[in-house]
Amino acid sequence: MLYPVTNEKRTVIDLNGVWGFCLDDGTNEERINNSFIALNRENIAVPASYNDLKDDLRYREHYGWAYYERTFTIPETLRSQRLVLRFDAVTHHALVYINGKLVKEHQGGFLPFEISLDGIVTAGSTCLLQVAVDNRVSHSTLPVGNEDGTAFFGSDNAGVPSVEMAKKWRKKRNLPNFDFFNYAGINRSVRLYSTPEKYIRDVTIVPSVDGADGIVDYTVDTDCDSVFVAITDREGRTVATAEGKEGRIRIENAKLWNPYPEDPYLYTAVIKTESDRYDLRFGIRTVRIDGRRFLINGKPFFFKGFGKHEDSPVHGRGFDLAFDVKDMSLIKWMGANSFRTSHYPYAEEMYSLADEEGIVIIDETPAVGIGAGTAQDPYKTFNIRKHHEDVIRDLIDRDKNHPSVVMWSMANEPDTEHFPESAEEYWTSLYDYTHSLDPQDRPVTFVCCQNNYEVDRATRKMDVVCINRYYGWYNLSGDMDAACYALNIELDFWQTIGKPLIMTEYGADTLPGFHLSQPEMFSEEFQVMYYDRINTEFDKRDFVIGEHPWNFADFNTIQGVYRADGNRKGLLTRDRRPKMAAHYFRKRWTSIPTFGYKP
Ligand code: E8X
Repeated sequence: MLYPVTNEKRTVIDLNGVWGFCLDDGTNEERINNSFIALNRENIAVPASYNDLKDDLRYREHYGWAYYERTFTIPETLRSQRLVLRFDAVTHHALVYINGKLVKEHQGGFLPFEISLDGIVTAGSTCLLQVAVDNRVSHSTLPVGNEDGTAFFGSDNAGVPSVEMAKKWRKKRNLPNFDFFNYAGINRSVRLYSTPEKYIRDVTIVPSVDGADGIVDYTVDTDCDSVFVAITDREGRTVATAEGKEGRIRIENAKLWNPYPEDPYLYTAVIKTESDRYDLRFGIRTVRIDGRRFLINGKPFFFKGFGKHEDSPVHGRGFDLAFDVKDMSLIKWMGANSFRTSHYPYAEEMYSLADEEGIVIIDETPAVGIGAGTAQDPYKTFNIRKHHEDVIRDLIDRDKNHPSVVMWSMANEPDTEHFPESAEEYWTSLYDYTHSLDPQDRPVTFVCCQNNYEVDRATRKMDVVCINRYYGWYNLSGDMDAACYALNIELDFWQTIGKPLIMTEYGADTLPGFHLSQPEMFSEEFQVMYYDRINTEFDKRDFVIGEHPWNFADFNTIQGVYRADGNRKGLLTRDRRPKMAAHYFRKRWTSIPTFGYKP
């Protein structure tokens, strides 16, 4: 799916701004047909999550539908063009109406969807656009939510009602089976864009290297008759050309895309047909697993970086370009070279920034929370497989051409311990499916939760072993000697598996400004000691080819006894101020090379 652009053939009209809004009060979902603007209308910002935009607890605790509305006019000048309405992300479930008619339903809150307006509206007309957004998560959604309050009732805490009694409790709420606030709404941009009637539907670029030359295998998906491709370099000079809807282009003495702090060189494919034009930036780089090494351009890459979130004050999970630019600056300030889009695909603009800055991405789906302890086998009882395949397909369709994307993560922390056989079947079949969809055939993994790694038979089948471990925090709390002992027992196991291993999460909640002469949990000194002790163990293992502290920054979660103003494991505060651990990693990572740190 191509990102909308304005050029001599195409026009983009921004529909972001202040829209009309109201939360559904549970009385009547018919509201959408009788414009609710007249009813308890509020002003709301698009793009943004609605949860933190009003000082009203209903917005944080809302469970169910919310309604957005605005009008827009299509310029007469677009009369001869194909018109498309595009939503970059609506979280989680959207119903889109134009002039009161349902024109689209979309499930999935982190990937774009489009609506062709052919036969629905005409240029020169003014339209009423209404969007109903459902924020509910369940055992049938990704991310996964718990059903019917089971997470809060039926526990063995004294005085808590039983699950049966809970059924009589009417106030429903979202019970996320994940540790980030369930921000919802029109979280990313909304645009009207036009193309010629005969247009370029999609472009696929598969780069490779032949000696000093770059090879670009391209495919242009179009009904146009003539296709002309010019490859231009960073200075805009044409370095190669080709004709036809698909082909192979050789770029002599090509400049490769290399991760920060090396040069992330980008070319542009200027694609013209008899009626349309699309310019696509791309990089020439190769990605390959070689034994226990992760090779980029044939060199052993070491992942220095983070698990992140799209999370910022006021915006919630809403698209925030200023934070994205700031985060890129901080990633480089710390000497990092990568991040994982935990736990959902991020806004496309962040991937384009990463292409330009040379920051490597592990691209993750919204499949988080697939597990219910020993209560039930999620692979037999959660209705998620079809949707999981849909989000993988849409993720690869959107991000396939980004040089910064080097690996797909199918999920975060699914249960692979309590039902090992069905877990192995689910993940190995989905692994094959993911590989089959990627034209560049990048490595595929999922991120494994702290578990009984000898029982888990799925993690070891992935191209890269990605594990989240909290020795010294959630277990062996505060005892870093015992934590390192236990960590090494596990690393001894992974040593026998012979795969590259990335520690995709490890961390300690830390209150900024909390200092102790003798490090204890929650102090800044403990966070530094925790990381220094564990990194020292990583440095002894050649197959540990990446360290991603959890998390880049503090972030918001549902309230709970373990969350004092959200999750505080950030190296930075939520408003991006460094804790001592950020300075520690800056010192460590600026002295670790991007390539060749491990043989
Ligand atoms: C945590 C992280 C959470 O924020 C992240 O989204 C997924 C969690 C740790 C799991 N991983 O709680 O800070 C630890 C499992 C028990 C050892």
